Amino acid sequence: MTESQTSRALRAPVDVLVLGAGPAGLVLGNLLLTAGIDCVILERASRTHVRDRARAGFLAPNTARILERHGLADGLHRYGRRHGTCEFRTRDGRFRLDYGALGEDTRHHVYPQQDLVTDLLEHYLGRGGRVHFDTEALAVHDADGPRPSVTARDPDGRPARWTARYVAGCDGRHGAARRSLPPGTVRHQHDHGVTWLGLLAEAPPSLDAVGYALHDRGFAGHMARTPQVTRYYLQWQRGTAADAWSEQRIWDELDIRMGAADHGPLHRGPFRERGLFDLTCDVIEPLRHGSLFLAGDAASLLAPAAAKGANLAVLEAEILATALLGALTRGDATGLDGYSDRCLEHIWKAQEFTGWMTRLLHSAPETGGDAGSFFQAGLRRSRIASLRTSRIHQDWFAANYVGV
Ligand code: RFL
Repeated sequence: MTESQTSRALRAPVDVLVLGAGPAGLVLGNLLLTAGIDCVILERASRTHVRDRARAGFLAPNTARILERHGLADGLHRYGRRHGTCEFRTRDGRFRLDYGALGEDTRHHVYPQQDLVTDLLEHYLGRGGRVHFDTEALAVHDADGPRPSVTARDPDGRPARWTARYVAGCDGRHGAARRSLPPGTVRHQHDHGVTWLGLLAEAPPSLDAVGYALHDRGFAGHMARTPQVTRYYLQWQRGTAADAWSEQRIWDELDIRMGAADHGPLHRGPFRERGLFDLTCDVIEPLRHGSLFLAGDAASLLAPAAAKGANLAVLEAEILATALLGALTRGDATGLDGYSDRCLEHIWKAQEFTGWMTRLLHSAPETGGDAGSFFQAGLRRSRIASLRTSRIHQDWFAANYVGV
């Protein structure tokens, strides 16, 4: 019988049904598959879209260790680059923080998320893993019972129903897992009040460091992705369209905020992508509802200011895989029982540092008029001065900047 003929029928039950083929879902799928657990991934997008979606680039040492432990780090080691310097630019000048030299393993790996996802997908499919692309999960049912199910829309638009022993919601902030949470689930949310215009430029990096420019006109950021592609961010007026400015105007503004006249020109090139990101964040609590577990952005959304989201996604996927293995192979449910608390500890720590970083990089939204902004600017200058001069502060920064 062909795939489409069976689409209305109940699909064969699996041990673990994973929703979403992002970093969280694919790491989880790989770990379960390697351990001989029967799992299936349902992914709303097409295979091409999943492999091409550019997002993260900075991966923490712990993320690399997890990938290494499970034989998933070959691409990262072959093509990724190590990075351990950030440069802060303010009206008082610039200074470099070599955070990579401050600890034993405190350097990032720079490796585009779409390359990581491509590697993870190839490993998973190569090991015989099953991913159903163009298949949108619509809702999770009966999560509080022993046989949860998921209704989904097949690629041809027809409905399907999957049953599993466990469901892993790795389908991001707008996924079906979040929509299916029972009443009473808490979603703690916070809006940092800042919007970024995110740009992917077809241009080589302009400095050999992550650049953070704290300018009176707003924040600007520079992050290398590959030798040919660089990410830039521009603090943006919320409500203004992403295409409101010409490329020329954006480059001119980046020049001003990054102090190109004093610190050297930016390599210009066409923008391959523009997107608006409101710096908002949230945490779902708890992360377990019966047989449904949330991981990655589905569990908690972080503002991109401190590059933590993909790193947490990988960490949570490993914790969840270990817990599921314990339950499915040894009947030991302690890992599953502790999953939510264990991940929430990491999540809140990452949220705390991300909030600190967000306040460091931006003028706060207007509170208290001119006097309020003047006060905020004074606090930011003091934070930067401390980071420039205090070794204790630098060590704290390095540990949190690369840690998850
Ligand atoms: P993803 O990557 O969003 O994957 C979720 C997958 O689920 C699918 N999906 C569904 N599938 C089936 N049914 C449904 N109903 C579905 N709904 C959604 C989606 O198509 C998708 O394939 O979530 P995951 O796996 O939790 O991974 C999270 C990371 O992608 C995210 O946290 C990071 O990209 C955040 N982030 C960064 N994190 C870092 O650690 N380091 C960085 O340098 C970094 N830079 C960034 C970032 C996020 C950014 N954006 C998008 C705000 C830079 C940017 C610009």
